[in-house]
Amino acid sequence: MKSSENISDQLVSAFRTAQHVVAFTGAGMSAESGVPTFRGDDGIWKTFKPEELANLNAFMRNPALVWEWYAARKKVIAEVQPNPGHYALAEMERKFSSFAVITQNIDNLHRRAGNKNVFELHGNIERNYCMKCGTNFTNEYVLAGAAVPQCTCGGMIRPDVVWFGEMLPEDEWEGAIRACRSADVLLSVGTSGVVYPAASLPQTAKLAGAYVIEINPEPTSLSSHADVFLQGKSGEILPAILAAIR
Ligand code: BJW
Ligand code: ZN
Repeated sequence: MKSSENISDQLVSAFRTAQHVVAFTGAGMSAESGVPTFRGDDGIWKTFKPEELANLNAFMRNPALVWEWYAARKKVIAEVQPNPGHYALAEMERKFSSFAVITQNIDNLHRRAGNKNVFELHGNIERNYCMKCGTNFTNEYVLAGAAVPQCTCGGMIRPDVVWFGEMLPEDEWEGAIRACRSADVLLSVGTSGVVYPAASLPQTAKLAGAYVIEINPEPTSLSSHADVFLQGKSGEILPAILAAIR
């Protein structure tokens, strides 16, 4: 399917009458920027299993391995740029009086593209903190020193991201739920929808009456429940939607 196909009159009309619009995004959103997804063909978890790296037990068992993974990803993410999909969402935030991005991504690309109302459910790779005293550290600091960076208090520093088994940041989660409950349109973009509680958000919006649009090159468990499934890349389909609703 080409990116502009299936941008139906119904979809355009849903945007035209919408007051509250939400974009819920996952790793596929940044794939065209050059950030690997987790579970796709280019998925980083083809080589590393999530349970080996993205949980606290793994970190305590082998902090050097987990830090090596994050240091490599920090370097990749620092060098990439937002793609046309990110810029289309930033333009939508300027167009609608109420627009929120709810992202599972930790790459900060939505803010770098210009979105301001962003809920980061799984943290942000640009931040780090001491597990003992809570002091924050920049990437510059943690990448310059030892393989396992330490705070002056002796505590271990970790990336400020949400690992499996950890609670999502309360403010971000509550903001996301609020936005979904009042959404007239929800775009679910580039997520496999397998990680909870984030994956429940499109359903929350749908139950509250939102028109749900999914964008993904591959069908997911959401596809048959969405009002429309646009099969393709977000860097192509989001700009096409923006052009259609202008
Ligand atoms: C494109 C594209 C293009 C490609 N354009 N698209 C059983 C049932 C339900 C829940 C659980 C359960 N057992 C355990 C749980 C809970 C667990 C969970 O959900 N596990 C499931 C995997 C089973 N969840 C948690 O633990 C969460 N916390 C929690 O529940 O707290 C309560 C609690 C506390 C204590 C005990 C128990 C419960 C926390 C989840 C944290 C997730 N963290 C990660 C790592 C973040 C840090 C880091 O990056 O290093 O977040 S995991 C990883 O997955 C990351 C992502 O944000 C997240 C979602 O992945 P995403 O974004 O969907 O990426 P992919 O790769 O899966 O998909 C990419 C998609 O893009 C694909 O569909 C492609 O087709 C598409 N695509 N190119 C558009 N160009
Ligand atoms: Zn400390």
